[in-house]
Amino acid sequence: MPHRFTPTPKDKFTFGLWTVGNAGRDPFGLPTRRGMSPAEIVDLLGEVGGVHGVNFHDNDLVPIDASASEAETIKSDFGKALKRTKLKVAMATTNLFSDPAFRDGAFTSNDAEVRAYALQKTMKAMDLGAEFGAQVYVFWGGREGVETDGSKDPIEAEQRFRRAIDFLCAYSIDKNYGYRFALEAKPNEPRGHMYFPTTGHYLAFIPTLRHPEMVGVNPEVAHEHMAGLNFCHGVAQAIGADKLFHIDLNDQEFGRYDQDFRFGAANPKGAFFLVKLLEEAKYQGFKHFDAHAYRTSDRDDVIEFARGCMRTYLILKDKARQWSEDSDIRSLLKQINRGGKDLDALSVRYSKAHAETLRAMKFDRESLASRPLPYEKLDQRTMEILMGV
Ligand code: GCO
Ligand code: MN
Ligand code: MN
Repeated sequence: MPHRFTPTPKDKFTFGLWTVGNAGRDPFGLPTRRGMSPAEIVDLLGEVGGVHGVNFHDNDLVPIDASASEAETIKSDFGKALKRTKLKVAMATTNLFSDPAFRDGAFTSNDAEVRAYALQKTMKAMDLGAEFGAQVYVFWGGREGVETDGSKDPIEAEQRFRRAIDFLCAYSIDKNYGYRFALEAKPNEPRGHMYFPTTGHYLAFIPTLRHPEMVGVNPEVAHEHMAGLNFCHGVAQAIGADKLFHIDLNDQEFGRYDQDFRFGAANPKGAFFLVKLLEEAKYQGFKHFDAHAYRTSDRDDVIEFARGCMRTYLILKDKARQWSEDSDIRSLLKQINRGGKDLDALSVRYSKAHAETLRAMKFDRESLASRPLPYEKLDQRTMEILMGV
């Protein structure tokens, strides 16, 4: 029997080709690791063990300038590696940010020809994803934004983005791909200001689309932390709206550059409440580790990085179970939640009678304010469970 912290494909953990394949380049320095071919990256994930699948941008698999015959060779090697390792392709996406053609955005570019090229590139990338069985298609608008608001009308930019998503939803339907689209927010990096900076922005955008039923969100821990937000709350809102189609797990210190740390490495307590939320909500989607190993890591350490992401998730899942079974926690939860069926019945739906009853009620403010809320005790017990005491 596998150890309880050893992942299996049933856990639906995935990695992008660009995550474990990251060669350690940063804005100040050259790569510190050898670049790997897509097939080599899949083999590395096979060595990691227990991984469900792999995700890619079109150009992680097929370079933007590859010839047709080069593309065929790469795809065939990649397909063989998937067979060898039994890994699936879970998600696909488009690189609309690396090529200088997209220096001022893709779908929101001021140049109609760039916008048309972005649509063409995405349709072809959707074909490529479908060829390998991808179920989820992610949209991350890396260059959709500005440094100066003088350059673009933000209302027009949003409208351009909406038209692009509407067009591509129709393309997916037309081709019978069955994709679920997942929109990924980020406040900045690489643009000074990116449109749709948070998951909440996308949740408000989705109902304005032609096919809102096929579009959800792909929240990323680091991105909400860069915006100084509580990630768990954004994810909860997505779950409540039935829009959590995918999730990017990693970690990030607040107020720093885009770090993409191993899951749970910076804020284990936040990671705990996230895992607890996902498990209690019975989230069924892929759990993608959009992170990369430290620039100082060699290949062996990259493997440790990938194992660490999954192991931390499974440890936190176990901690969530311990938490909910803990007798101290249970009695504290009982104490802090004061039910009142009659009162809830009054407020659940408006009626004149309910309003009258509520208006006539007498509330003792002093007694309301004096009921104990031992949240210090609750949080300390939570920390002790996390610290293994
Ligand atoms: C980032 C993003 C990307 C996207 C990826 C998939 O900060 O660079 O998280 O890694 O997730 O492009 O669309
Ligand atoms: Mn990111
Ligand atoms: Mn991401």
